[in-house]
Amino acid sequence: MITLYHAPKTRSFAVLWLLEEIGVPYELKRLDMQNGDHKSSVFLKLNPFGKLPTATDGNTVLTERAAICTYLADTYALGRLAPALDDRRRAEYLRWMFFSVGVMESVFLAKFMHLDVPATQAPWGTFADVNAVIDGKAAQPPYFLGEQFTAADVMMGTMVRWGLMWDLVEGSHLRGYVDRIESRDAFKRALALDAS
Ligand SMILES: N[C@@H](CCC(=O)N[C@@H](CS)C(=O)NCC(=O)O)C(=O)O
Repeated sequence: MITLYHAPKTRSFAVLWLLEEIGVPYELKRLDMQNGDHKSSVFLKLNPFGKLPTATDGNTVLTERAAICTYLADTYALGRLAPALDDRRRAEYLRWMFFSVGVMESVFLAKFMHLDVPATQAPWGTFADVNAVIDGKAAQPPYFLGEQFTAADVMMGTMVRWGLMWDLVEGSHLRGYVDRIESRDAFKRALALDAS
């Protein structure tokens, strides 16, 4: 049985959405971050980093949402939400799984914090480059891997959606992409669970 330790309006939403896309049974354990549940001694034994999302699959502990999503899609939806191991499209799939946290998250933080990092040293290059890359990708609908919706859309989609909400990204194609992912039944179920 999979358990997701979750708090609303956090990065944990990506895992919640993916679990809804996968369709396997799972238990949702809601933690109260205001109350410090994620820093309790019991929780820190599970994840000493004290962060959400954290998940378990039986006795296996999962942390870091890109890793959690990669594991869950490979284990429970290989070929459907992740290209099979011998599918050459896996290279692009992994590119976006890593890009979401390695590049998008870094550039968002840099923009929030008004960090001025030389493009050659910043993992994101320039903000304009990132924006152009993702808007160019969204210009080839429907999804990041073409016709097939994958966990890469969960990871990139949550980032693009937050980027639009906070005016961190712009581009005519990005809104259409976010409208597409938001119209998915699994996304709507995850949003309702997140809010409940
Ligand atoms: N690199 C982690 C980041 C997780 C993270 O920072 N989660 C935030 C919630 S969005 C958190 O748990 N913050 C609580 C804290 O640090 O006290 C991931 O992608 O899973």
